[in-house]
Amino acid sequence: MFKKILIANRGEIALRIIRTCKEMGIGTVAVYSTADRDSLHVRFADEAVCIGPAVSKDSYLNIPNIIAAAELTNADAIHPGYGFLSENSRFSAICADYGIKFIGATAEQIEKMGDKAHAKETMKNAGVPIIPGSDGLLNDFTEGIKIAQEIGYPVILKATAGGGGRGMRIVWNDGEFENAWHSARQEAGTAFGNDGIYLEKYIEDPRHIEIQIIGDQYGTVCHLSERDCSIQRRHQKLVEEAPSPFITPELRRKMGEAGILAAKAVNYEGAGTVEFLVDKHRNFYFMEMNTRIQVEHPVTEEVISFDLIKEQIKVAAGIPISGKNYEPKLHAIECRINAEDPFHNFRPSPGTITNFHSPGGHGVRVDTHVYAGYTIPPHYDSMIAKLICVAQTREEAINTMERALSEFVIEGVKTTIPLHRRLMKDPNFRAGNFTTKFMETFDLSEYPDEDDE
Ligand code: MV4
Repeated sequence: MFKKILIANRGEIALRIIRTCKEMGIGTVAVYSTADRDSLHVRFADEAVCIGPAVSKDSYLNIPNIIAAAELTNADAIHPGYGFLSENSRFSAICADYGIKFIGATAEQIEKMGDKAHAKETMKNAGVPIIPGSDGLLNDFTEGIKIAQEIGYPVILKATAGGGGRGMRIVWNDGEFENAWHSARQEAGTAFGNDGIYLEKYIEDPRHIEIQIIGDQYGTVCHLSERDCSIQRRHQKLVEEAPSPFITPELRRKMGEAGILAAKAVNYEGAGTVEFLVDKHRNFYFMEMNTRIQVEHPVTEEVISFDLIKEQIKVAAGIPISGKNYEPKLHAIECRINAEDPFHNFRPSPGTITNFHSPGGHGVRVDTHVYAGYTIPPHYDSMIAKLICVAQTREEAINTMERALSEFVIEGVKTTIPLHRRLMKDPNFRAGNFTTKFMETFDLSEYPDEDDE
């Protein structure tokens, strides 16, 4: 087992990883920017090294400084968390060169999944259901129009280097095609330095349901069931839950097996997520694979009673997994609490937290790095806490969430707590009746904001 792990991240996930390391008797090294000197991940780690100024590019994305910190402290592994360098193939390769175990995917796996058209081809060959469309990249728009006429409109143009919604264009007819093609290419070239575009049938009003998988170094892969991440706004997830209210036991088994096939197709080692779009007929299609631990991993942990970070560390250290799949025994929901003003277009609200009281009680988990007196820096993402509630049934989990949200006090900054309180009351949410379009029609402005004291 590793003696010391450097955590190349900040915020709640850095703390989350430190906590598991402590329970495993593994030493921890925090790295931090000058804006994060007073952060809990710095305080709770055994050692801490400053790696640069506030701007991420010069600190949390500064590969030479992070490697130097690992060398200096004799860390034998690096956990990258999510975001930052977690899916950076160059960083994974550099760690390997330095003999430091990267607790995540290999450079090859990251590259194979990072190019979406290539990933789709790999999945097709592995027998994972994919969305009908072009075979790889389009050479020009006339080729695209031909395919669109064959499979039928609407279609979607996607950047092969994309993900997270950038460089996508929905096309409804031949007349719109050429303009959409040029603007998608332009946007992809600017955003990713790669203007490769592929085409697929546009799935209207889908659900976003993902399968958690874990693979060991000996080719064994198991799945840990699904998470429903359909409640999102502008490609930012707001609420996640496990299990999905839309998934039957039979579909869970099928999607789980497809997730395993996907992971095996790239000899996947570690924890990963296979994202699927699920249409109203419960057809499911591969969308992307995330080669990292995800923000929403706790909902899976809570319903199968499993520490995903611990298992990630174990498989990275060469310990084999059993190979049995996991089924949810409980229901868990996560609300992402962001320092944003939901009444003013989710405008970021950095600043000092003047008063803080965290909810507790049965079935309540709060993953956060903040506390009363903490100042949220403006340089990083605005998620300041994850509130995870678990119960025997979905209805009880929602009730617990409503109760926990009502106890949660965060003063000094605006947060998304009032949004979540309204969401938990929404009849369609309560009925499990929602898709990725749900937030487009969820109108906060029809409520007064006085009741959120
Ligand atoms: C799609 C789609 C419909 N049809 N592909 C959005 C992010 C990127 N990873 C893929 N995305 C989508 N791809 C086809 N063929 C709809 C979306 C989509 C979406 C997917 C998951 C969660 C939220 C979404 C919001 C808008 C669009």
